[in-house]
Amino acid sequence: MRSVVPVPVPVPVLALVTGLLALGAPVASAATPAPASVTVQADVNGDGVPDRVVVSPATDAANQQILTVTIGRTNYVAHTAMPYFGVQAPKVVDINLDGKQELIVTEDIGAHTYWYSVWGMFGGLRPVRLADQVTKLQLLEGESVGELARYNCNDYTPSGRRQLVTYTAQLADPNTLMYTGHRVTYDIVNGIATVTNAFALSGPQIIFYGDPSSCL
Ligand SMILES: [Ca+2]
Ligand SMILES: [Ca+2]
Repeated sequence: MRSVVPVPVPVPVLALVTGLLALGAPVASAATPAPASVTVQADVNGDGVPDRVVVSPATDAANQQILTVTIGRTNYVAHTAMPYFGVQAPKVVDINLDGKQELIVTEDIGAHTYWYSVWGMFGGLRPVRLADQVTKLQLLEGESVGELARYNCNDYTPSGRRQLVTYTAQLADPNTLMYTGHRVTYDIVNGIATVTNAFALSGPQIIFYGDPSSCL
């Protein structure tokens, strides 16, 4: 009898291939579905053409999300914190009424309050920053009996530009339901929010009223 095929060689090769396939398997496994992402359209460069905006969980960092804006074939990408509850659809606004839309991105959700940053194309995809050009503008929205946080936009300004107005307040007297807090107005140019007006207020809840839809 003649010995036939030298079997030992093919076996390790096959094993190696099988091993590679096995390594790749979990990626496509239905047992670990990809985390949901959200997509909205916004004209971030003001050319009249909607641009695609996607928020998706970061795969390389816990509690982080990736904001991707696609203009034509170019992707602009930024990382932000991600709420515990997962990615939220960004709100599309025009915070200064210059025809280029901005994105209000949810970074955290507390018991009663949403914590946002505001993003736009300011020489690249960047957050709106305060006058120090470093600190991100943090926008809050929410209310409980003890605390209020609201915002709106005001189109009737001396500059003719839309301005952002924020309100924050705490309950000062539970018997009279009087609140004390602050109203701050920002002029936003090239992604920099400059305070044009800030003062303390006290009174009933209604004086801290802000309508977010005024920023659409
Ligand atoms: Ca566009
Ligand atoms: Ca704008």
